[in-house]
Amino acid sequence: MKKKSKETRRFFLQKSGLTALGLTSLAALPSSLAKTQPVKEAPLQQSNLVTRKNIADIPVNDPEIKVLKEAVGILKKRSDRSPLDPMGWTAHGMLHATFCATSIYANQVHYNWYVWPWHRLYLWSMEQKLQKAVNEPKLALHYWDWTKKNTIPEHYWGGESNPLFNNTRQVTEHDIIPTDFINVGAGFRAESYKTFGGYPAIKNRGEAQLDGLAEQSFHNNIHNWIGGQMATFTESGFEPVFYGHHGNCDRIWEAWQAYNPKNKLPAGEEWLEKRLFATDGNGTPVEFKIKELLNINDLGYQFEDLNLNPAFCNPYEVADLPDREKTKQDCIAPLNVQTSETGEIYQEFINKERAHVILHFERAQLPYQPYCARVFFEYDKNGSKKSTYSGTFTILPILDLDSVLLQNGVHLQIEIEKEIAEVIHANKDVQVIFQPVPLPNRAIPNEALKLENISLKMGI
Ligand SMILES: [Cu+2]
Repeated sequence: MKKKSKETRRFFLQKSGLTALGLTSLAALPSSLAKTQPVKEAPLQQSNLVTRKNIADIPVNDPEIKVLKEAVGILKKRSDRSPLDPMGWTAHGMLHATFCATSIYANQVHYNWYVWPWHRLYLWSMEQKLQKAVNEPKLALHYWDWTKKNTIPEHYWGGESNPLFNNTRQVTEHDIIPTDFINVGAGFRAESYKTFGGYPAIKNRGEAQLDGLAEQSFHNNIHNWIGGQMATFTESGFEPVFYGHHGNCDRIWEAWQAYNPKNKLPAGEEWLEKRLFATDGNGTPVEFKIKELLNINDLGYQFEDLNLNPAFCNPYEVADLPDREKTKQDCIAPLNVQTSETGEIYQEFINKERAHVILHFERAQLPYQPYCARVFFEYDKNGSKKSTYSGTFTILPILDLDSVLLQNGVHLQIEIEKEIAEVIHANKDVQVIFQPVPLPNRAIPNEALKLENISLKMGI
């Protein structure tokens, strides 16, 4: 693999940097000024690169879409002939199961900071296979920018005759993603890669596995909202819309780096030298070190733009905050201020209106999975009860190292506002509420999730 050239990297960041991105770093701005203006970025004129575009912007009968469908169809036919064909759709989907639905810890790329580089490699592998299938080196994967198109684009529908269709989805063409599922701003404002992209993989049994805010919020939320194969680790690689969703997550990782110069990737060898595995366009096993996956131009592609809908990049307007609607299934549990790092959290807010903290809890019983909930903090303010929303998360089963048991302790990376830090610093009673979110065509079990020992920490 060609080594990343520093010049290319710098060039790319300038081209796709903060100004071109049309996003404003929000840390220093009062929220009334925190507005973004999307600016369309012209694609780089590099003839050897393919350009990944928002599939929703391309007419459904465009030749580009026809070629994509033809290529996916060829991969699927190969697998119909032989599921083991390494250049087929099934073998590619199984790669995801190998690295994502495993309790073999050396292979697991979820719940830790390998998730974004590995999925980038996985998409590259698919793009290579599709290009070879139709002998079209200009074929590019697409992304589905759900901040702009909040239903699954029509390109993925139309029944079994469309290779991009999947009949296991639990949503319809007309179902709209709830707006709080797709807020990307809390991720953009996370300056630490650990917060955005996950903590180091654990080395010993019993250590805490901690996935990043991006994985736990919009990434998981949309997988789970679509349902069917898309909501499983074992089978999501078989669902064509996976490549549109992950195409957008990969793009958001690029946008996170361009959003704020303080948003830095890990610099240590444990991450940069980590070997990740997939297959190339011929189905031959390949390995890449993470440092070889950091310049997308080296992998042969660029994004048409990194512009996201600004409505989802900023802190919520008061009118847009999800309501606290009491349901029977709500989990309401006290925040343990004794075990919370109240002093450190309070310090963190001296010059900030909002900051990222870790919410830790223990599952008193095995909850149904995946579990999608809106998280609120509730406390008394001036004699009446106040509920403050802090995010929507989909919690997945996290397997204990070397076993098939669920890990008991769960960590969520959340962004909170200053008032919460002040309330816990003053040692007032705070309730944490997990309010399950109804999903299309799914019933929420009529029992509340039971959680214990909920605490807030700055880091682990
Ligand atoms: Cu995913």
